[in-house]
Amino acid sequence: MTQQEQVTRGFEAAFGHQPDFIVRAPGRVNLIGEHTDYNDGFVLPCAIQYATLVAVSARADDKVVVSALDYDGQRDEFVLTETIEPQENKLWANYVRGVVTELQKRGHQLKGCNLAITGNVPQGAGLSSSAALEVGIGYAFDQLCQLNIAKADIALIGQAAENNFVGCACGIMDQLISACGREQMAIGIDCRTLGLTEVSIPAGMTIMMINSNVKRGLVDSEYNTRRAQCEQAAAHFGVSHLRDVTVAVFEMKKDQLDPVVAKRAEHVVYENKRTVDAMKAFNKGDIAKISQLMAASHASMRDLFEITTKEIDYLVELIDGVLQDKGGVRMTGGGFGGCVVALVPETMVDEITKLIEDNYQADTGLKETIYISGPMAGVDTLALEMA
Ligand code: GAF
Repeated sequence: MTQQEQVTRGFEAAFGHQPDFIVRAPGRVNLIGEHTDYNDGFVLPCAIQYATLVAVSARADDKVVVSALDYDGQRDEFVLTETIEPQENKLWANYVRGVVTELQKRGHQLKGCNLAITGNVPQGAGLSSSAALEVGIGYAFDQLCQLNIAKADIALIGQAAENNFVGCACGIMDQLISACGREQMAIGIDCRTLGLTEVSIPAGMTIMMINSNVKRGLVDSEYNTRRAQCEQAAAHFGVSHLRDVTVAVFEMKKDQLDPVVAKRAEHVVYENKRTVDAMKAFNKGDIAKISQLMAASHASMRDLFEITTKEIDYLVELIDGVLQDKGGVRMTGGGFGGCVVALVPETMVDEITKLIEDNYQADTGLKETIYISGPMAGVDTLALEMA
């Protein structure tokens, strides 16, 4: 059964009629530029084929009724004209409630609706299943209520929901690429201006994502700590964000910083530069340069930002050992587990898959999951299939 059939059938089972329309919002993989977004810096993600689907129908009243198909059809229900409270025992529901709250804060007039949700973006894998859900819900209301919100603003609403309702002080990268991804293109994002630049994937290269399946714990609190350390460093340099600290200024003044804060800032300052350099290298098809930049990015996440795990480092070393300068590999996403991203020649996909299958579980006790996806388009509605 396709994902679209699944969400349609699930919707019909939950509500007894067909949906009016279906929204599809993708997850993402970040090629380089980690923990730079909330420092007003640069990132280079692309949307992927794994996505969250939201089936929608209008209701005659002010209720929003949600069926979570991936959680045994668990339901959430709230009224648009009453205060919308976070749910302690149903965390998935807070993404919907958060987005609705942020839409209403901005004065949008919303209508009651039935929603059924399903997704195949692996959760906790660093591939942005939460952002896909937030953007999917934002776009669903945009379409239902004809709000005409720009896709970048839907991303900002999703981010605000996560910051204010879910409690993770995330940046804008994940929601923005889920909203504004382009088929076959990675997108260089300037997280200060939200300017988007299409960046091509070198011919003959494939994007592999290898999930370490490390169970991520305390992610939000570690993430928020990193963000606070970056803000502390920015204050030391007298700027609003680390984006404004050049490598030269950093080197001159880093010694006056607390040593841990200095390490965090060093990662961000150099990662920003690497990301800008990577955009050029991708467009030129300079694989050796991409390889070097991705390796440096990983080392910096491991040694300076300290967000990798031993299993993630193992995967990177294993893949790097055969890839050498024919491709690049690094951890992707917020860290503390999740996925490694590898840009590999099509001709090496089987060899690398076998290498991982032969070694990862034997050496770490965890079983990997491998995903492959070219860059995909951002959020949209799907044409309804006739029953
Ligand atoms: C998570 C966050 F949601 C993003 O905003 C970004 O900071 C990323 O971690 C790290 O680059 O995905």
